[in-house]
Amino acid sequence: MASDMDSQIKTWEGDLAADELRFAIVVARFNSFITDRLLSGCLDALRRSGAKMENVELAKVPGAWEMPAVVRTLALQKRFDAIICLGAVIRGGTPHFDYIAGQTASGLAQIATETGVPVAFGVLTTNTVEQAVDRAGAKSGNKGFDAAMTAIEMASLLRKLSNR
Ligand code: INI
Repeated sequence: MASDMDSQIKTWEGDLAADELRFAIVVARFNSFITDRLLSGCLDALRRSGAKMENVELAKVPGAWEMPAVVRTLALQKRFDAIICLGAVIRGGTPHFDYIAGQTASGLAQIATETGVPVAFGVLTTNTVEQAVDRAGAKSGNKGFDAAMTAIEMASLLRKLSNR
């Protein structure tokens, strides 16, 4: 709960207007029956927030494992206000899941920290296909939509902070 004192604090917060912002989306083809839905949700959020499609670029990678290398290249180009990553890593019967999910997450976090370009993590890491379907437009919303909204807010916040 905000107190009266809080109103005296200079506060920075991003908004959800995307009309002046440039985005890269990196989407994995692995589990495309899920990632196609995440991409639809992501584009829906960008359009609804006023993003111009000429300011949006899409890179397709084979799987989540390949994301960090591509995201790093895009982030270093400094052409985008935020990068949105969309993938679906679904647990199987071997430890493969743990390596891919862990390395993808830490690789992407490291790139965002090192470059200062916001990287939205719209990569599902689920125990079952059903959990992934639920998060790709069924029962539990669409995490591609959510990732895009986070990217917009973070891009806006960083623009405000750097123009101060
Ligand atoms: N890639 C994914 O994006 N999701 C998965 O669930 C997955 N599984 O389970 O294997 C997956 N594997 C491929 C991986 O990302 C690489 O493309 C592959 O290892 C080649 O480097």
